[in-house]
Amino acid sequence: VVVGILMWHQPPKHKEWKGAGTTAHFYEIILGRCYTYTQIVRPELGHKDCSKIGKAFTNAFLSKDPCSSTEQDYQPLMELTNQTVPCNKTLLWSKTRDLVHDYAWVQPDLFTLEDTLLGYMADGLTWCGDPGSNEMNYQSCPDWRKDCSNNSVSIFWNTVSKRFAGDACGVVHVLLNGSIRNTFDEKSTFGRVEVFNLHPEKVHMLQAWVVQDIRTISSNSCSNSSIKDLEAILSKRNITFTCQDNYRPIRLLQCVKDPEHSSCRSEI
Ligand code: N1C
Repeated sequence: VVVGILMWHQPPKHKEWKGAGTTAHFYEIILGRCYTYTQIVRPELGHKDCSKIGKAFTNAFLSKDPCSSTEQDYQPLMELTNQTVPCNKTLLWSKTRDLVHDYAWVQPDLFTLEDTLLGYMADGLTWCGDPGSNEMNYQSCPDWRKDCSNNSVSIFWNTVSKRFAGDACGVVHVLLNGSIRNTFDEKSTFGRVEVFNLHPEKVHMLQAWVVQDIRTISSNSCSNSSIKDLEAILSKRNITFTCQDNYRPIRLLQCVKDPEHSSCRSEI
């Protein structure tokens, strides 16, 4: 009884945030994903040291304030996970997450960030630490809007997205969502980070594929005014821009999921 009362009066172990806490079994998941990726998905990366990589990942955020995360925190992890993506094979995206991964799955020579080691390890997970403890906070982590934008997860994606775009060469592709007002969103990772980190000396052209939700197709999403903004940014940066509406291979993928839809029944 005495022990019970004492425990009742313990203050919460960690600071309380508005977002979901660290994914349960985070460490085991990233370690398992690292081995899966380096041994099975891309065995040519089999020499990478997953045990070191896993430790560098957690060291980037453990015992630190999850609202003061920095690119420097992730540098040791970045150095252990460098990876070459062949020219013309980089595929960026914004607001088309599921579709882009379906497409990359059937076109395995194309690389989204989640088809590289670090993106593969972190995809869909949440993590944060706490300055007063050397454990992860499984109860809550900062929410981007309600708590802070410099949180451990957002800074991670900014850091890896910056490197991914900076490493790209040749023709780069981006899959954008033509069914939302901001088809090009300057506040997205693509609009904020990736567009400005493409190197004009290496990247001659950015080709956008704009796809629309099959149920609400209207023609010409390349003429969306936000696309003009993207075009202007790239022209200033000396990168040629082209845009293609409803790129057929992607439309065919959408039709696999919705074969009876009128826009899939006729000639497509
Ligand atoms: O903000 P976005 O899209 O424009 O980010 C997408 C863009 C891609 O080109 C990727 O290279 O930036 C990279 N990227 C990821 O690969 C990624 N995987 C998971 C950025 N963010 C990523 N996430 C999570 O999804 C992350 O939590 C971030 O905040 C969202 C971004 O999704 P979005 O707005 O559709």
